[in-house]
Amino acid sequence: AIAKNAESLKTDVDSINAQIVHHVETTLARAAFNVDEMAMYQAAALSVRDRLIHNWDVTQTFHTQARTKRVYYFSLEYLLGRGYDNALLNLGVRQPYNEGLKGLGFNMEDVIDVERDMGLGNGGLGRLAACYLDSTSTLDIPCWGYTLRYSQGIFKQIIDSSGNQVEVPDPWLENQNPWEIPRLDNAVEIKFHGEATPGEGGKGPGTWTGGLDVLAVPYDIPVPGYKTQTTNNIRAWSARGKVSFDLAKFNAGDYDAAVREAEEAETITRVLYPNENFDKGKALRLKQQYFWVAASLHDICRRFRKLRVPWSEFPDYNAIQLNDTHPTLAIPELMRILVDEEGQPWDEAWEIVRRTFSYTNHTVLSEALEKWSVPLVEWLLPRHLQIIYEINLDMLKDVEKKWPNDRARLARMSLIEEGYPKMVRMANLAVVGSHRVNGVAALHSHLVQQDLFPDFVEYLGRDHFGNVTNGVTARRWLLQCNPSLAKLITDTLGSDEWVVNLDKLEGLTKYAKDKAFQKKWAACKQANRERLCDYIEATLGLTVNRHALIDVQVKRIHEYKRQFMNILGVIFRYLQLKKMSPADRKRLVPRLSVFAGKAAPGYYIAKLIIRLCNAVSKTINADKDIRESLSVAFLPDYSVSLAEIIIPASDISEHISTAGTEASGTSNMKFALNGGLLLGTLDGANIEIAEAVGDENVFFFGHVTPDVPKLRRAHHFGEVQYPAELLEVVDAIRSGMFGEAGVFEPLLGTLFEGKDHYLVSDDFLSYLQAQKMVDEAYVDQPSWVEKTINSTARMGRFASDRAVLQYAEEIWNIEPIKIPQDA
Ligand code: 26W
Repeated sequence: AIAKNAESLKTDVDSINAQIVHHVETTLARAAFNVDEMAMYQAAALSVRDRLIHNWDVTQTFHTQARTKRVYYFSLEYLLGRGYDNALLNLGVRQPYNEGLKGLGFNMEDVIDVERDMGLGNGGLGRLAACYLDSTSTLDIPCWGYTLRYSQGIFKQIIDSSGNQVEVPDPWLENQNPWEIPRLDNAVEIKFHGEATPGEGGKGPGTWTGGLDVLAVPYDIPVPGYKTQTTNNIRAWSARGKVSFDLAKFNAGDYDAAVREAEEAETITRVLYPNENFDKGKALRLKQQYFWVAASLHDICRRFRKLRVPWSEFPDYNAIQLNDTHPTLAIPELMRILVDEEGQPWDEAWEIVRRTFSYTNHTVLSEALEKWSVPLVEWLLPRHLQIIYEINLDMLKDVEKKWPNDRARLARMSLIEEGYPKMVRMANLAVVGSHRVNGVAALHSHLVQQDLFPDFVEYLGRDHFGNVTNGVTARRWLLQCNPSLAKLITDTLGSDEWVVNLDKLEGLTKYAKDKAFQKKWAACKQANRERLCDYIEATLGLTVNRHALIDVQVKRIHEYKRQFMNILGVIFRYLQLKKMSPADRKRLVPRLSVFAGKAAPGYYIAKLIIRLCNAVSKTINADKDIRESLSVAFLPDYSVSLAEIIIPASDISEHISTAGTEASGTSNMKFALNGGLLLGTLDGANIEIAEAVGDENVFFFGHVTPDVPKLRRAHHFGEVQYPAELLEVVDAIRSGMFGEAGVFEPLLGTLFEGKDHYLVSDDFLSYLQAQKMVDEAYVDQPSWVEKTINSTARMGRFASDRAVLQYAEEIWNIEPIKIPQDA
């Protein structure tokens, strides 16, 4: 390892400056007078990277030598956002870098701002993975993330002049990514297609030959923990063709064809699929999934072989968490390695597999449950299909023994769904191939057991299922995104221990009524509010009332999340305001409604919701009578770094999904942590947040989960009365108040012809009532501020540290291990 006192690790301001200048002159090969903000960011980031690599090296060497168990977090998405500020804070060198940059004539905030987000994810699932990796490092839990290195991350969203979303590619690697380290020497070969033969009696070692090989090249992203040397790793695989191997074609002068094949291989990691909670069953996506898990297991098994212990001990050294069903092929792949390549008996291999894997479910929406057509799997992965059939046969025999002659049960539980074509049910495979299945909030975990897998609860037992409520990292989502509030909290509590022990925030409750403290607290919010208003002005050219109550809904656009209900509510407010006298209008709390979020490119209704938000904002923002009382902003291109601006500024955030549809939600936690109050339904983690912060500190409304089936039935039979308030809003849209009315008919149709599947009409009145209560509560500022203090103070249990420790204890059976000083 590199010596501790190496020049590149010194943390005094002069040394940091020298490190940065060194990278400017050598790595960037630039003259010192020719440095713009981008170059300064790159040089500074490269000097940070040197520190990360040192810590990474120490960590990995230590874990390997100590033969510790490792957890592998398999996630097709890691929504990391920016890395620079986060690394500075976690390494504890933000202050000297700040001064160093100043000395070089640069401003820290401006330098931070040129970094592109690492957008390798869609939303909740990907950001959760990023928070969890931060926590494993901070808690000294040996962990590697495994994912894909997409050339194109989540698309960039542009809003055109008619208010429509337009997708443009995200070339995140354009300016070089300092946070990844290529490991060209660790590439592995991944096979597709070919011919397979099953082993004797189905369970003996089978074979898989021929086919097409693709290279998987790893890129490592170090993940620093907060004030610890532990630096875990995210290994992201990139696909590379094997041009040089196709000598036949090459020699025959068919150079083009050889290159074309290689390029085709590279398409595997070309782009992140932009669908969330919707399964399209595309062949390339299945290729991605196998490419990723096969490369990762190859890596893990190579590491395991070096330990020279029996395969039966594999689960004592390796825990693999499946982040949703996307990596489920890892189950038959590990079976293939154990049975076909390592000669392990089938039943023992199955035992090893089940003890190794555990599965987290993130959605109960039926359209999101992954199923792959049997012919597709057979074509791409013939040996894996045989293995899946063998696992299925074993399970069904077992079920038949327990419940003789129950054909309906067998059909429900089978890993193969009958039909044309037959389909492999990935969730069922993940359930039987794991030792534990968990949901991501209490209500969700209950629904996973009751609605998704009731047969498997009976078959495998209650203990096979559990709950780990999601959490978020306070490093990024308070310390980094809200420095003024973080400082106030640290000064007030007399310690920054809350950063690693979020329960310490509880100490703030005793200042909740303190006038002087309230004043400082409110000043932080106001400063963050102004920062968001500046951003809105700069991006939309929209001037807003800087004392308006900021009401935000930012997340992926989905019918189930009901941004539609929100914008209908905004229209209702507008219609009310129009009916009022100017004096009455003045008495009302001014509002700024903020929306942001991307729609999946093929999700027509979600795109219409975006268009409606933009149309409504255009009309309202142009109305001079209303300007002071109400404005609406749809901020384009929602991202982690935009969230970091929006979240600290919010007074109210909306989490208003139809009860039983949002598995957890995680931004709800970030808002409450930053002193924003929740306006929400009894869904996902909202319920537990209300429990923690107190019912008096949230605004909840709407029907509860058990009501949903009967309400849907009522719509189905046309037995519903639509409230007059809703019809008035619909009429306003149809009148052309927000531009060409016909455009929105398909969206309005979801309420009527579409039988209002997400029950907007059923919850609309109670939603308006809740909004009214928000207006009334906001008038009493001392009481409002007290609520927001108490909300922050009681959010300790929503730390990702708590969640990760729970996984470590209950599922991974792994303990934190501190790296000894000077290891
Ligand atoms: C196959 C298509 C597809 C793609 C992504 C299906 C499902 C997904 C994800 C599992 C969707 C997702 O991100 N779910 C969100 O996960 C968060 C973290 O647990 C939860 O907080 C959100 O409620 C849930 O919607």
